[in-house]
Amino acid sequence: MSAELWNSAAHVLEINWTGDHMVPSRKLYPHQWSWDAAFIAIGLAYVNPTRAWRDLRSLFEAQWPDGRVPHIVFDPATAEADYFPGPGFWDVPAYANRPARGSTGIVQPPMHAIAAWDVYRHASAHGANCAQEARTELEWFYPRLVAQQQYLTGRRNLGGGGLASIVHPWESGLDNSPAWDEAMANVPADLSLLTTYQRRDLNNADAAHRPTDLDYSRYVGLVLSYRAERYDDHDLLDRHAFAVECPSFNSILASAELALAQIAGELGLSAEAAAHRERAQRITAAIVKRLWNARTGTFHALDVKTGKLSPAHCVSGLMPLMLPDLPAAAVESIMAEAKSEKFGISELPAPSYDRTAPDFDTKRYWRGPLWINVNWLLRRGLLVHGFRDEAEDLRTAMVRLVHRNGHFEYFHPETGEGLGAPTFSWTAALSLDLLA
Ligand code: 9YW
Repeated sequence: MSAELWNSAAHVLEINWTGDHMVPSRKLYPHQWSWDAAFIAIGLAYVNPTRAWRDLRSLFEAQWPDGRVPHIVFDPATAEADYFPGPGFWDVPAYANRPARGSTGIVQPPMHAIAAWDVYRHASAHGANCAQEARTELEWFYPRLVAQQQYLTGRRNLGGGGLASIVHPWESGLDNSPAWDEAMANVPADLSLLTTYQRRDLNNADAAHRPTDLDYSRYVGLVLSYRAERYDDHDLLDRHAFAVECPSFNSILASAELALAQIAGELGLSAEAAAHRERAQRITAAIVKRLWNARTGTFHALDVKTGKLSPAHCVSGLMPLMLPDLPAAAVESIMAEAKSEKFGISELPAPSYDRTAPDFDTKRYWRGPLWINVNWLLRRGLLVHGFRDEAEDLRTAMVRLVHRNGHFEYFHPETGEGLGAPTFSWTAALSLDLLA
């Protein structure tokens, strides 16, 4: 089974390669996405490390002077009509990035330091030339990755408690997660916006799987609000309707500091390495202080505007398991939640949302279906805390699922049926990593 899965995964990464970067899927997502590029590079490193570096570079060449790495870098060869919202709608200021490749003005979870460190470690297996290339790339990336972190821990520390806020659900990568339902209810919804702007996602996907029109009207409204001040973060909390501290985004932020500590150490920068480790500890402590709910025994998204934790139990609440400095009581509690009927893995990996919730939706994107990338992160967390058997069970469940059903974007959390885009890059790339 593993050779067959390996070959099919490598094939997906071949057909989704544009010559310069990878698209998540040819039809639904015809540009380059930020956290996709990181997951993709991790797998691509096993079959073509040069492309893995090229893909990451292609993204970072569009980094803004303030350090933000945009959530989509557009492909100028793709027509504006093929994806909404396209570059014309985002209309980012000219200083933001090179004129040739437009971008959005929002971010996604900073998975890239983790990816750069993984690609670096695996590239050496490909011989001296690849090892040399990896060293050069690591040197190129280090200051850029640091700037990315500084943007998120600095300008995006909207709540003042040491965590980064997302200012749009798209920034979480978990678009329509129930984690933001309360916060989104306070965002004005103007359905008439969707008569001005046309959703293109519905041309290539089933409407029952995608976020609703009501969600989209709020998504568009939030972009218009951020765009109005040219994506400036100054006083953003006062003038923008959505600011949330997400446990998954911030766990990735802290893990990225740990990856940067490894990178700095490798580059001989020992003082910087120590500073990165300290920052990871501070972010971990802030996650525990701000996002932990002792009553539910798990982590929840914090609405920075109201100061309230979301009541929803989402897979994002399990992600702090990635953090080595998480207090033992929290680790124990997350493990109980992960093994409970809410998320318990058996034949199938964990769903994106509590299976027992009355609004658990088996088809609608991040409101139930299971995704390989978050399960891959969960497995990483299990390994960090030494749960080797559980990590192996999860690995086996992921590999079996993708082998039986294909490299789909997401999967039905009860039947395992593949849903969304059928040849999805991060599913293929992470399958390679799970098999390696
Ligand atoms: C959209 C590309 C992106 C992912 C996100 C996922 C989805 C875009 O696809 O968002 O149009 O809905 O939610 O995590 O990066 O694969």
